[in-house]
Amino acid sequence: MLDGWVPWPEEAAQRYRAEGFWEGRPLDRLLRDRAETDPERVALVDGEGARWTYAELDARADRQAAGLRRLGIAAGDRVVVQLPNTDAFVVLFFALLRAGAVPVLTLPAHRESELVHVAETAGARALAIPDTHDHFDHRTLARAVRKAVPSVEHVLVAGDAAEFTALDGVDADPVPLPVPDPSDVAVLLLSGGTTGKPKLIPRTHDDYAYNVRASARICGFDSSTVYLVVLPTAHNFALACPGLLGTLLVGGTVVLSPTPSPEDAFALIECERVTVTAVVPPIALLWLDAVEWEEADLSSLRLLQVGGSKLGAEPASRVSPALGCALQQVFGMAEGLLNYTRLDDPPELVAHTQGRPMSPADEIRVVDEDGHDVPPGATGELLTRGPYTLRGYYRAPAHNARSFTDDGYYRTGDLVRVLPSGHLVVEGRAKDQINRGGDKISAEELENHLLAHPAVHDAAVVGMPDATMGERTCAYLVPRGPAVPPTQRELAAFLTERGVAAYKLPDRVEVTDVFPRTSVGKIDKKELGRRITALLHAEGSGAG
Ligand code: OOB
Repeated sequence: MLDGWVPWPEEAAQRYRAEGFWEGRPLDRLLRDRAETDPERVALVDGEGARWTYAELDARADRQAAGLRRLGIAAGDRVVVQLPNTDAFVVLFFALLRAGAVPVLTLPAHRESELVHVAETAGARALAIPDTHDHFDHRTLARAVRKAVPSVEHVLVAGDAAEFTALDGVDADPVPLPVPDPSDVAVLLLSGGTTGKPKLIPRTHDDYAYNVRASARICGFDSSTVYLVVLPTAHNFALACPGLLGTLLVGGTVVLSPTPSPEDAFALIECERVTVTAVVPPIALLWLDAVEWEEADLSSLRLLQVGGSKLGAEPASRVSPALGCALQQVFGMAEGLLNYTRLDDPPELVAHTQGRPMSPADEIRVVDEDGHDVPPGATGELLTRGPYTLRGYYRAPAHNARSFTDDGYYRTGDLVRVLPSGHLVVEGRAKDQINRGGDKISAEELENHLLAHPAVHDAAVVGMPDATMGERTCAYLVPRGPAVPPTQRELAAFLTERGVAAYKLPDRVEVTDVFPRTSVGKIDKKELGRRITALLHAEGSGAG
C-alpha cells in the first residue's frame, strides 16, 4: 500500500464492494479486456492520423512496462507525467499501471514552480516529458526539476532525449508483473488548489474504474463511440469522464487533437467521424462562432460535453442548433464527484443546470457558513462523499483537516442549489480560487509569488468577470514604500522567471495604497471584486 493517503473507512469500503461499485480489478484491465475481445479494432488515432489497434496498444504498454521495470521503476514508485495529447501519453499511462508505478498527472502548461512542488510532494522517482511542446523546451524544465528534487532519477523523453532516456527506447520483452491491489492508489491527479501549492489527489483502481464505467454508461458510450480528446489528456474530464478511458473500456476509438482550435478539432471530427467530445465553456463559445466560417462536416457529432466552469444558459441553448448535436453539462472535480445532465433530460434542465450526481451512492449536503444544512432549494456550500470521492489529499494532513468534515465529506468550495429533480445549479464559489475558463488558479499561490517581488508590499488576487472566460485574474498590489509598482508586463516576466505557468499570469494589475479590510482585519476580497467589476463597467468592457 502507498503511504500518505487516506483510505475510505472499512465500513464504507465494504459497502461499496458489496453494492458492486468497486469491482476489485486493476484499472489497466480495461485495455487488456478489449485487446482480448476486439484485438483488431482501432483503439487510438493521433493528430497526424497514425492508428493503433487494441492489440497494438496493449502490446506497446506491456513492452514499456517491462522496460520501466528494467530501468528500476518499482511498484509504488511515483512518476510525474507531463505529456501532451499524443500516443506516448496513452502508452505510458498503461505501462506505469502495469509496472505498479503511480502516474502523477500534470498539465503541459505547468512550469518549474508547479513541477518541482509536485515532484517533491510525490517523492517522484522519474519524470516523463516531451522534448519540446508549444515552443517550449521541456528538457530545460526537467534539468531544473532534477536539480531541485534529487529523488527524480530518471527523465523519460518523448522525442529527442538529449542526455536523458528516450521513452521509445524503454522497451523490453514482456515479463510477468505482480497484479496491483485494486484498493490501492492507481493514479495521483492534481487539484486546482486553493492554498499555497497544488495538492495531489489519490485515485484508487477501484474508485477510478468505477468513475470511468459509470460515466460511460450515463453518456451512452459504446463500440461505435469515436471520442475526440480536446482538453489535455491529463485532465480528469478528458481522461475519465468518460473520456479516453471510458472510450477504451467500451471498445470505441480515441482520437487525439493536438489543440482545441476549431481548425484542428473540426478537421479531425470530419476526417475520423467523431461522435463525442468534451470541452470547457470558452472552447464551446469559440466553436459556436467558428461553425459560421469553418467549412468542416460535423454531422457525425452526437454529443458535446461542456464543463470545468459554468456554461451560461444562453450559449447552452445555442449548442444543438449550431453544432447539430446534443449538449451535456458536466460539473465535476478531480477530487471525485461528477454531475451530469442526462441524455434524456428535458432541454430546460440541460440548458439551466449543471447536472445531477453520477452515482446513487453519492451523498451530498448543502450547508451554510456554520455547516448547517440549508433549507431545500437554498444556496450553500456543496459537501460530498461517495465511492469515487477522495477522503484526503496525498501527504497533506493540515490541509485535510480543513478540507474535510469529521465524517468524511469533502468541502468542494462550490456554492450550489439543488432543484427538486436533484439537479444542481452552480451559483458561485466560496473558495479562494479563480476559474479562468476551466483553468483553476489558487489566489494564495499567486499572491505568494507576487509578494516575492521587491516592489510589492502586499498583494490580493481576485477574479474579474469576462464574457468569454467566465472570469479572468486581477492582481491588486500595494507598492513597497516609494517603489515604483511593477507593470503587468514586468510582473508577467517576473512570474515567468519564477517558473509560474502562463495561465496563472494576472490579466490585469491594479495598484492601491491600502486594501479594504473586513471587520476581523482580513483583506476584503469581495469589495475588491466589486471595485474591479465597477471599473470594468465604467470602461465599457468585461462582463458583456
Ligand atoms: C473539473 O475539475 P477540476 O478539478 O479542474 O475543477 C473542479 C472545480 C469545481 O469544484 C468547480 O469549482 C469547477 O471546477 N467546475 C464547474 C463546473 N465544472 C467544474 N463550475 C461550474 N460549472 C461546471 N460545469 O473542472 C472537471 C472534472 C471532471 C469533469 C468536468 C470538470
